[in-house]
Amino acid sequence: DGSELVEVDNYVQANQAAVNEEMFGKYKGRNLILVQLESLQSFVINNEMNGEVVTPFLNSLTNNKDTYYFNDFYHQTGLGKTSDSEFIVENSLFGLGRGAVFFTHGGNTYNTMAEKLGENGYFTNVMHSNNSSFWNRNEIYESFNINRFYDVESYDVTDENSVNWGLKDIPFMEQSVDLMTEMQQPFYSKMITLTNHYPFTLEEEDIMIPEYNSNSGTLNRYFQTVRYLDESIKVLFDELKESGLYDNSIIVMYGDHYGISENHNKAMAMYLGKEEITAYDSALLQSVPLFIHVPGSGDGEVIEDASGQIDLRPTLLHLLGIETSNDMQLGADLFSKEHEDFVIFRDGRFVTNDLVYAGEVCYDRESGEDIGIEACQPYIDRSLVELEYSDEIINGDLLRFYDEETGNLLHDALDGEE
Ligand code: GP9
Ligand code: MN
Repeated sequence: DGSELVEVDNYVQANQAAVNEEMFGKYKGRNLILVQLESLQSFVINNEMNGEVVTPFLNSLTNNKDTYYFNDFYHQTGLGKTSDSEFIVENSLFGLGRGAVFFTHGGNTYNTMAEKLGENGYFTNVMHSNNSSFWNRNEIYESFNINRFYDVESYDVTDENSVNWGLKDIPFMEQSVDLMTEMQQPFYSKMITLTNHYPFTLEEEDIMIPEYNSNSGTLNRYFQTVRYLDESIKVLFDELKESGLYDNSIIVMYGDHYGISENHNKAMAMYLGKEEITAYDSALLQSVPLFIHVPGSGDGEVIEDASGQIDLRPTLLHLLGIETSNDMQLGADLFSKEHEDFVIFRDGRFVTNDLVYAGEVCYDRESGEDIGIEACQPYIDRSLVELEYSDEIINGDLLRFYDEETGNLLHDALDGEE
């Protein structure tokens, strides 16, 4: 009957991070362009591979005056991969521990970032050149109240401009900006890239750097497709500038999930110059880059606090001047002074500025030494609570019982209360 919601609501209200007044509404009315960077992990940023720069354009954004670059940001996805990443960002909730919430709970009631933006006059859409039913997107996007899905049918896809999973990222960027120029403003577009996806193959003409030389063909080719993805972001920026959309937009880019699994630990160890990849290393390798690029802002910086995908919804809505204080969300505004450096992974691991918990071992983050479970215990307890609450909301479809306008629980949810 939804009575679990009472407890969850109390927790969410008690754990809210106050908005940063200086940032709240600072970019009200701008278009929001989100770019989900397929399989992009942080270890390639500002790094080289056999003397080759892997991400020259993104590297330039890490010290750009208009960019907030988060260098200790993590994906929090599970088996739902790309779809989990979309789910977390839209809802500020976790995906599920088993299966993909996009498939199992596509018909639930949600209160997404897209829905809130729509209520505030935005035209909301997703741009991704794949079949609309992949990951059950067509169903769940309706539940998410997304106005339009520009799927494969909206793109001109030919043998020449596609590879691997479909349309290459560079023509995808070009065609997407063309579509944006026709949109009502302000708009919220979520672009989902595709070329940097396993098995990381490219056409000869798109190869910009050589392969790596480890025992893993996957890792070896990964650097090449990452390099291509980086180039496509440069094209996106150029096209946005040319179209005149750039100055009135915020461009947010983040990696959706890891690209290199633990099956390639030996090759990763070779690349990183380590003896082996431990549980501690594997946890930290789940870092994906986050860039919040605000043309003309001039106050860009590198933010080193640990944070995760779950924090994006409140952060972005607040920048655009939209309140979230009544929302059932588990993340916190990255610009809030009360944002806590505590990132929970879907499988129960976590990272803070000082600790790493992985493989049931509590590590001192700086030394990588096992420091005994006590230091981690309070965080372990909290991570179990948060994951449980998120699961309860999804499994019970509890947002049916919640009025996000007022923050009130609806009758059914209160029936269980004495
Ligand atoms: C498919 C694309 C890839 O449309 O988003 O999904 P993934 O395999 O990375 O979850
Ligand atoms: Mn993906």
